[in-house]
Amino acid sequence: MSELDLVVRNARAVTASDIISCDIGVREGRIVSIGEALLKAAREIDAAGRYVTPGGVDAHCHLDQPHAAPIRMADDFTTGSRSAACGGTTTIIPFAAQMKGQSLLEAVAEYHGKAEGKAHVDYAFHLIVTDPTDEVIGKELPTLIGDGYTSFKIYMTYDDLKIDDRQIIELLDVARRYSAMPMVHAENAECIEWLTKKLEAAGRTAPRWHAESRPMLAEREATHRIITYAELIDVPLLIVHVSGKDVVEQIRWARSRGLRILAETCPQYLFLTAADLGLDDSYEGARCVCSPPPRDKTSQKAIWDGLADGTFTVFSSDHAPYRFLGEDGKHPGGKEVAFRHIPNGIPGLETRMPLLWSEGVLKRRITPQKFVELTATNPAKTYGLFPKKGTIAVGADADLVVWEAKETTICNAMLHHAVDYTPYDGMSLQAWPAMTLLRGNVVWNGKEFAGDLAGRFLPCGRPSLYPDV
Ligand code: DUC
Ligand code: ZN
Ligand code: ZN
Repeated sequence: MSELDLVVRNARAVTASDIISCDIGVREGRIVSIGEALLKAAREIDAAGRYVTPGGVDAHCHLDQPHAAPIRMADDFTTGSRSAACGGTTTIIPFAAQMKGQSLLEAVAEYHGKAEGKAHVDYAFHLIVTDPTDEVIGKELPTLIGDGYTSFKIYMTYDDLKIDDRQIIELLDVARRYSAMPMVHAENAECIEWLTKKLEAAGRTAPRWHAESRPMLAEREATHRIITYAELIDVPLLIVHVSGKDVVEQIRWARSRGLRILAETCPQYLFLTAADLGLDDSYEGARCVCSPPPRDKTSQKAIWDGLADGTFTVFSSDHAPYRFLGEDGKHPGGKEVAFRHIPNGIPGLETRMPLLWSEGVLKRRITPQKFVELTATNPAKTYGLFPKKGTIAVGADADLVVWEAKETTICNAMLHHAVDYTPYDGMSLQAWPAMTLLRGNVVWNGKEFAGDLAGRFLPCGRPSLYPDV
């Protein structure tokens, strides 16, 4: 047997099922042995009994997506993936978004142009389908699914992204026939538009009214509707960024009917509430404008319970990076604008894993195994990247995170994205990654970023909800 390139010694290695004390042997970027007292390698890392988890798989983040001027995403593949690596994430799945009128194939080709040679971690693409023409449904989407783009997002809201219910049904049918994983942004667009107009007419345009314009019932109704369509078509699907209690109940109801409905939630629904958008007419809360909006303490608890009891399959960041200052972000054109014009989204690629490890695992709300399942194993399985990604096992890529128990107060200056704020500023965590390895190479050493644009594109295989038979 040839020599190992690297041994990570004395690891307390965590998988979705177990915690074992072991050495992890790596050759050519892959884990080739897990055992006791492995032979000395060219490079050695002593984990010193600390927890070692698989590198995170962030299955929902937005990087360098096209926007109408003056809005622009602050993070491209380089800064976004740098930030991911420093927070323990080694695989990202952002979205190749089709503009209305554009070919889906062209959207994917353009997005490759933005990613190739510019990523510090490995990446796959989800698709966003906004214009399901006959050509897209009949040819482009089936071709792309076959080529490794096996998941696509459907929007039920946002004028420039949403499609109508008939189109949704057609797309779910394509997903079923070609074994793709639909992801759905479920909010009722009509309720939101009606409420927004009413609030505007009353002069209620400050950021805090964003939360009022998108109540949980709008999310609950759209979730129920998409579950109904999934049952009609007999297709699995995943509801993204579930924000609170009523929607958690919908997911449980769907599961109780035996439907293959998966759900994702995000840090903002655990750590923020609608109050973070402001209690008065100040514009400061624009930082936390995202959709669905953060809810209340009762919903935060429902989300924690759903993470612990298996209602949620995936924990993602929904990183959507817009600067607070400057005219290309939350102040479009340099102005304080009505809430409907504030770009929706908050940064979170780097904080996703530390927030859940510190506040979930170390506070004993979830086990270390559940953390791994939610942040790495399940996202990799759901989108067809397992077992190359998402676990610590012989044959898997040597994507690893060594955790260090150390008090860390989050501030934007310590983060590596290109956004000028973090919604978690001032929050005190009890852990942070001491090291992140991508295919055996250190990309974060706990103090400094050490990536070298080595990120590779990963074609996705069959989503796990379509078992091979
Ligand atoms: N909502 C989305 O649907 N996407 C990006 C960010 C957000 O807040
Ligand atoms: Zn969304
Ligand atoms: Zn999103």
